[in-house]
Amino acid sequence: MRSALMNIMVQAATKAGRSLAKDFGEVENLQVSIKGPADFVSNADRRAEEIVREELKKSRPTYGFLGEEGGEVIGTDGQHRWICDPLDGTTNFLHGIPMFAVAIALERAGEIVASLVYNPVMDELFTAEKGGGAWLNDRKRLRVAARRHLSEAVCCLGIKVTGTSNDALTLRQLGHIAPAVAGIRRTGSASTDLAWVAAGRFDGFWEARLSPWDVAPGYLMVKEAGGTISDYAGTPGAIWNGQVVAGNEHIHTQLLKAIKAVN
Ligand code: 2AM
Ligand code: CA
Repeated sequence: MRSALMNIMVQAATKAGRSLAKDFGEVENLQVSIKGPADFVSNADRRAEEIVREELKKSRPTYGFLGEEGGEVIGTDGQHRWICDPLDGTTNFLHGIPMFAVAIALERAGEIVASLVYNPVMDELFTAEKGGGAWLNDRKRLRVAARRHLSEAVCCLGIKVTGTSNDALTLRQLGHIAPAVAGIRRTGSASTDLAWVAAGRFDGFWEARLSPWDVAPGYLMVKEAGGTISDYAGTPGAIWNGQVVAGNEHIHTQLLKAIKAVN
């Protein structure tokens, strides 16, 4: 049974997800024009966020809203704020790769108390509520993987492709960590990566320079699935400083140590 709060969130995400899935079906037709697809995607993005904003506002008119597309609206409530990425995995979407999600988190007095990550193509809905665990499609309770050694871990990372010095650091981290693990993956959707850590599909994840809407939904999910998540200093600032390391406590410790060893 979903809570009333989660019902509202799921309704918003599935409605936005239907819009995205429809637009995703059109993407292939647009590949012919060079400028076309990028414009098309930003419209798909904006439409999805508009749907989420409208749906959530209907049920919770006083809450604030922080979204990737439309920025921040301060609520009259003062305690509650939605944090939303309507389309996490934009590059995948643009290339016809079905790895993208609608991601929503609810912040209450500075703490994330509910979240979801919804992939409308795979029809996978990851949800979490503080103290209530993390779930896949309402049926399967999520638990982070149990592997204790980096050598048996499949780790996922994110690489920013803007050619800055930070990317070079990530590549050095990759060079250091890849030989120590069982496999490396990169999906292009940070909220999905964290949901998959919660689901035990990835043993570990790291990425820097993320935005709050990329991190907040998965942050709660990993914790509710029994995992550990921090920034690169090992402190809890990941949502706001955009550096994320996640896994079970053993993998988290080893991954963090490996990240710190690289300059
Ligand atoms: P997006 O698809 O919504 O852009 C991939 O490495 C991850 O980083 C994705 O979750 C992607 O979200 C996010 N991302 C890409 N560019 C970013 C930027 N300039 N700032 C913050 N996050 C970014
Ligand atoms: Ca994003």
